[in-house]
Amino acid sequence: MKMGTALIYDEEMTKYKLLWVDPVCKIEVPERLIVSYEALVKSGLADRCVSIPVREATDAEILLAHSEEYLEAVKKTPYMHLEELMTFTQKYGDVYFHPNIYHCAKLAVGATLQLVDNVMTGKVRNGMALVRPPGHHSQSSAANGFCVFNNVAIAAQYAKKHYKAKRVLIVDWDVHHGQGVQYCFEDDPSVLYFSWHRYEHQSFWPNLKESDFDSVGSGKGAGFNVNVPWNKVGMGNSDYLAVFFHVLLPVAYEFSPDLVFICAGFDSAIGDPEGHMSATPDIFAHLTHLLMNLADGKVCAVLEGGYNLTSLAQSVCQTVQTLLGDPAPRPAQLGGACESALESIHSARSIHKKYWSCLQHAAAPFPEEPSSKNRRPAQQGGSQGPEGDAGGDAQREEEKVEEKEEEEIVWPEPLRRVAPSLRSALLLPDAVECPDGCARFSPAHGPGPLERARLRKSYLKESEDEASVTLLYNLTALLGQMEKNEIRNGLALVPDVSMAATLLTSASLSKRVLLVWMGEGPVPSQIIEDEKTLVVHIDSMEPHEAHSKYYIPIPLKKGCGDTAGVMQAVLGLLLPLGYQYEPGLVLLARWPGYQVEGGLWQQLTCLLQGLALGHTLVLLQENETAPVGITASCLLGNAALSLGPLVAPGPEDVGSFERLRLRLQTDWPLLQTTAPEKR
Ligand code: X5A
Ligand code: ZN
Repeated sequence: MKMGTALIYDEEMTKYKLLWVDPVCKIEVPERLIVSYEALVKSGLADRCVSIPVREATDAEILLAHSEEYLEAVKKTPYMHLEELMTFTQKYGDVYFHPNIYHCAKLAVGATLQLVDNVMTGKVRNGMALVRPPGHHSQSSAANGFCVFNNVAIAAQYAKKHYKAKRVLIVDWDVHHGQGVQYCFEDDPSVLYFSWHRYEHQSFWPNLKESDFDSVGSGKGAGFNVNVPWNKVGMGNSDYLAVFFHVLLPVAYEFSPDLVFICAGFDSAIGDPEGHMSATPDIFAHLTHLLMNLADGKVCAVLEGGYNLTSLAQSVCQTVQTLLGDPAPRPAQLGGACESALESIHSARSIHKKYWSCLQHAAAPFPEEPSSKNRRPAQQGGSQGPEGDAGGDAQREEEKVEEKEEEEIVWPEPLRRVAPSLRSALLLPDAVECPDGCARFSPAHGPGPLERARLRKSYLKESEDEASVTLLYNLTALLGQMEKNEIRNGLALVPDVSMAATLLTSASLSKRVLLVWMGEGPVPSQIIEDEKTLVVHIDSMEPHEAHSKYYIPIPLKKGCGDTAGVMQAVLGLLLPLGYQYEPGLVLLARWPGYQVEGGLWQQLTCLLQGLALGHTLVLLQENETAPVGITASCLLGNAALSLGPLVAPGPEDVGSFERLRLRLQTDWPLLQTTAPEKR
C-alpha cells in the first residue's frame, strides 16, 4: 500500500521579487513561500512529510505547454537590465520579470514534475509542491497573472506522456480563473479542468467571457471544462462545499481520473486582498479530503495564489495535514449556499447536464436573469444575510468600507488537529484474524455485576449467554474511548446489527449521531424516534411514508448493485446532510446480506471520515467477515479503490433523489442546487 506525503520546496524560489513600483504586482512577494514553509515546519507537519528535492524542468518539458518562441524569449530575461525587464514585462498582463525568475520558473515546473514522478511511481501516496512563480494563468506564448510557465498544465501533459495517465482531473480552487489551463486542454477529453473563480459578471480580472459557466470545452473536449463563476464576493464554507457536492464531485466520480492535480491557490480564503471571500482556512481540509479517494488517492497539490500571509500559511497547513491523513476539523454552522452561489451552481449543472449523466436531472437553465450585480452574500457563508440593491454612490461607499474592513479582517486560528494515538480498533470474534495495522480492541477491565445486569435487562433475553453481555459491554467501551478521542475509529462484528446500533445510539454522549444504514432491513423504531440521531437509510425498497427531518430513507430501484446510483445519493444527499448535521459520531451499519461492490463500500467508509473528527464506527454482521479487510484498510487511512468511470444511474432513482432533495431542502439547505425564486 502506497503511503506517505511528499513535500517539495526549495528556498531558491524565494529569490526573485518585484524591482519597481507596480500596485498590481506588489502582493506577489517572496514571503508567501517563506511563511508557508515556516508554518509547516513550526507545526511539525514538514517533518512528517517525505521531503523531495526540486529540479529544473528541461526545455522539452516546458514545451509540453509552451511555444518555442515564448521559451526562447523568457530564456533571455536573466541577462536583461532593469529597463529591458520592464519593457519585456509590458508585453504581458499583470506579471513582472526579474533576472532570477526564469531559474525559479524552471524549478517550479521541475518541483511539480518531481511530485508527479513520486506519486505515479508509488513512492508516496500524495503530496504538495510549494512553488513560486505560480502557473495557472500562463499560456502557450504568454506570461500572465504572476505566472511564467504553467506548472500544472505541463505536469498533466507529462503524466499522460510518461505514465500513460488516461484521465487527469485538475481542480483549480484558486480564486482566479486559470485561463491558461483551460486554453491548454480546451479540446482534450482526457483532462477535466474544473475552476471556480471570482467573476462578478466579467467585471473581475482577467475579465474574460470564456471564464463563464458556458465555456464547457470544444470538439471532443466538450463537457471537460467546468467553470463555476462567483458573481459576488464573500463566498464562504457553505458555498464551497455546495459546489463540491453538487457540481465537482459527481462529475469527478463519473470521470474517474487516474491522477488528480489541485491548482492550490489560497486567495480563495478569508482575508485575501484579491479574493474578498469568507471561506475559512479549515475548509481546505475538507476540500482536500473530498478529493483524496479519487484516482486511488493520487493527489498532487501545487501552490498557485494566496496573498494574505496569515490566511495563506494556515490554509497550506490545513491542506498538507489532510494529505497526511489527520482528521479534518468539524466545519461549524454550515448553511446553504447563498443565492448568488446557487445561481452559479445551477447554471453549471444545467449547462453540463448533456455531458454528464450524474446531472441528467438537473433542472432546466434559467431564463435570462435580471442584473443583480450589486448584491453580495453575507460575509459568513450564509444566505441569511441582508441583500439590498446598492447602486452608484451607495456602492462606492460600500467599497470604501470594504477596503477598510480588509485590513482589519480577523478570524479565529484553526483549532489544533490531534490524531488519537490509536487509529483503528476492531472488535472481532476470536476466530477472526485482525488485519495488519489494526488493534484488536480490549477494554481495560470488564463490566461489573451491576453493568452486566443493566445491559442484560435492556438489550438481551434471559437466555443469552455471558459472552453476549461482554460483547455489548466491549462495544460501549470502544465507543467511550472514541468519544474521549483516545481511539479514532472502529469496526465491530456483531451478532445483531440492529441491537448494536440501538445500544450505541443510546449510549453515545454525542449530542448528534449520524447513522448511515445500508441495506433493506428496517431501522429499529427506537432509533428513528430518537431526535439526536439522524438516520440516512440507503436501501432498495419503496419510499417509506414515515420519513421525518431525522429519518431519511433513500430508495433505490435497482438496489445497491447500482453503483452509480448509490454514489449519486452519497455525494448529493448523504454528504450534504452529514456536513450540515455536524455529528459527533458516525455509525455505518451494514445490514446482513447487503450486496455492494467493494470499492463503493470503501468510498462510503472513506468519505464519511471527513465528519465527526473521523470518529466512524462500522457495524458488520458477525458471520460476514469478507468486508473486514477492505473496511479496515479504509479506517486505517488508505484511499478507497477507484470505481472506474461511472455509467448512468437508474433514471427512476435520479428522479426520486431530486424529489427527495426538493422535499428536504427547507430543513437541510446544503441540499439546495437552485436559487429560491428559480425553483
Ligand atoms: C496566481 C494568481 C493572480 C493575478 C492577479 C492579477 N494570480 N491581478 O493568483
Ligand atoms: Zn489567484
